[in-house]
Amino acid sequence: MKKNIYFNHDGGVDDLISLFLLLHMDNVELTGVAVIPADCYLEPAMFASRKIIDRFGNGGLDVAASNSRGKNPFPKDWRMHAFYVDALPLLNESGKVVTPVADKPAHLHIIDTLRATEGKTTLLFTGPLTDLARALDIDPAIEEKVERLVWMGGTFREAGNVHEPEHDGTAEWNVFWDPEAAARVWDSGIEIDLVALESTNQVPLTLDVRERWAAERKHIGVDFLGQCYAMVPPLVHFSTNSTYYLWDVLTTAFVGNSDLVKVQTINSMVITEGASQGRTVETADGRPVHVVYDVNRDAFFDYMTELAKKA
Ligand code: AGV
Ligand code: CA
Repeated sequence: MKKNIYFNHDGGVDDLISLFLLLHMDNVELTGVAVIPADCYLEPAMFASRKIIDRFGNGGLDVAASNSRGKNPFPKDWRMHAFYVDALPLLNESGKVVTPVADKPAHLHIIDTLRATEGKTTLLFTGPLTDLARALDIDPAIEEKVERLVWMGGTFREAGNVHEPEHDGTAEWNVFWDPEAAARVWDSGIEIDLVALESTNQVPLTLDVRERWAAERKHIGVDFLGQCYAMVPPLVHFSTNSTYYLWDVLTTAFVGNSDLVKVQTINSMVITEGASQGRTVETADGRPVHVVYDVNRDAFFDYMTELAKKA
């Protein structure tokens, strides 16, 4: 049986690749897609999403735009990436965009879609949780329609990936953008699977990966991976603030194949104020989250590359 997946993303290269991969998973029924302007600009990320669905999907989907705003904005350079993906010739060959924009903003679209879908739905979030937090405030009963939340977010290590003034560096960006939203979701009864930096740190974009995609570019989907990941900096000598990891793609791969990773349950809370805002911390009386802390790197890259070959 196929799993119902509702996907809310924020238009980064790995968010858009995640959408592409979801459209090729035999065991996934994609029930809804929404874009939040966190690590992207909304317009190119909406167009890129609609064009990816046009090119690789089978119709029936629309894409909802979020009107949510975060507390701590993403750097502009990163938000630009959606423009580059949207401009790829592969996505513009037909000269038209068919997949419609949903008539409701993302936080209402999620409520409608959960209610209209038979059975339960897994929520896949690869950006901040703002739209989910707002949906829960408006209609808390949707919790009953949620199988679980799979979220790329957080870390329980000392080092996060936020390097900003007035911050101590302990947060992961998707939590940092809107810490209150994460805290709101922590307060809910939804089961949470966290694909945290513990595991995503193990899948940096490295040159051998790029070379593999280049060598296999005769497959249009593998060429698409290579073109998209040509836009972002790889890990060569050492990791910098702009080094790219396959954060969201690992999260999406986990939805398609949970055998790729190891999971451990941690009781935790979200810090919403001060220099550590956006940090997730372990506390004995905190709410349990299932943390993906380890990944079979080679099996992961094989899995995503094979999926791309189906395109
Ligand atoms: O913190 C990881 C999240 C993921 O959802 N995003 C990127 C992924 O889509 C923020 C981010 C952290 N470091 C980045 C990010 C970087 N160097 N470039 C772009 N985005
Ligand atoms: Ca993202």
